[in-house]
Amino acid sequence: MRTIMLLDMDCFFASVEMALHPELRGVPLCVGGLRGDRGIVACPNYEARKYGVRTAMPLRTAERLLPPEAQFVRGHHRLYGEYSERVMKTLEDFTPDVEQVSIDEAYMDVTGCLHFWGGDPVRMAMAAKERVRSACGLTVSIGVARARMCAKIAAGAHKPDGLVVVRPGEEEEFLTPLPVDVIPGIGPKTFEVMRARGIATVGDLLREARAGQSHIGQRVLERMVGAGEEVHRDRREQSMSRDTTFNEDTNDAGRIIATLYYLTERCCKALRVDDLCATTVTVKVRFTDFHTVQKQATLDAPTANEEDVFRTARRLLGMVLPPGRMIRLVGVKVSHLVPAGGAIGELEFGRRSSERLQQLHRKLDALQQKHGYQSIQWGITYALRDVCEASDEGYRLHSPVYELI
Ligand code: TTP
Ligand code: MG
Ligand code: MG
Repeated sequence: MRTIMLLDMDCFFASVEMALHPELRGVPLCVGGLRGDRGIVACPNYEARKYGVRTAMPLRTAERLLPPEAQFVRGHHRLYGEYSERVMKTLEDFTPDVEQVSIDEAYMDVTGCLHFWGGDPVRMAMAAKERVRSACGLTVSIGVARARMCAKIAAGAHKPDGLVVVRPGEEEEFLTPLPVDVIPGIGPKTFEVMRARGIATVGDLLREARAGQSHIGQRVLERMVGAGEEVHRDRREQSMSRDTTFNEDTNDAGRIIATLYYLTERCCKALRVDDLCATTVTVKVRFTDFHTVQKQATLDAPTANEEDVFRTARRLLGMVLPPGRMIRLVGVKVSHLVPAGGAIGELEFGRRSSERLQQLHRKLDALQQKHGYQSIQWGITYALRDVCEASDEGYRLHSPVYELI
């Protein structure tokens, strides 16, 4: 039987600000903008939550709810990305099986290393909490169960600084009294529909499932004990990437740069389809002798615009590829993905222009979809016309690869 932990940082953005600026501790704090700013709250700390302030609430509403001593700060996204990486690295000291699922949470399959802690998940979880606290200055909440779903719900059950262990066999007892929208995938709309049918708690849902009347409930019964609930170390970082090996090795800077742009464009299109923004970008090149190097950087702000991603990618390429060196392959990866239009996107100064750009891209995506890739295309990718065949979908690269790099 497996033991899974889900660790989620408490009021993550606010906690990073408080770790760096202790004077912000102990008072209500909103990360996302200053008093009087338009925009929304990205993350209130727990003191602010006591007054009813929530993520995605307009800053002005938060201002109205909070007492005068409340603090408002702009977000520093790059910093949150760096803290996130530090926490994830810390977790890898406990087990290599870490699957990061968002900027502030990760699943760990601790089945194989629990014996270091006398087989006691509480001891191990306490140690992990302490290590994150001392290494990064952040508090986290941890849920432990034999399956991901219960671990996730348990982690949210006693925030902040919580630790909830659901022992095998106790899942149903734990879940039964909880409102049915604790189940991942049951959002506000489904919740309303269910409530109208008299299903308010997970217990109600499970009763229906046992009577053969609820597919969702049936699935919950399966997931409760771990069906399809493995932790995927390789998936730990959600990302999108595109590589290509050239049909012959090249040191043609124009072609390499045009290809990098094109690959970036493909990644960003995929991001837009999934309504995601990327926080970091990685560039990879493989030299003629197969020696491969890659370099990663955090973007100025989460984005799905290729211009923004390419600016950083181009700089990284300059760092890994000495002029004139022949390469076989170039690739780009965008990672630390966050929902587009969520509070995260509200944080940075260049937000407006970046949003307008994103709207433009969506229009261009639609045009290309309708009239073919070449109907409207960025000048920089023209250089590829001479070396690749083009179709309505785009260029046919020699050997495109879509896996992680
Ligand atoms: P969460 O883990 O959902 O929330 P949280 O860490 O702020 O609070 P909790 O203690 O309840 O876990 O999200 C992590 C960070 O992601 C959060 O600090 C701010 C950001 N975020 C957004 O930008 N947009 C969103 O819609 C949500 C939910 C979070
Ligand atoms: Mg969190
Ligand atoms: Mg989270």
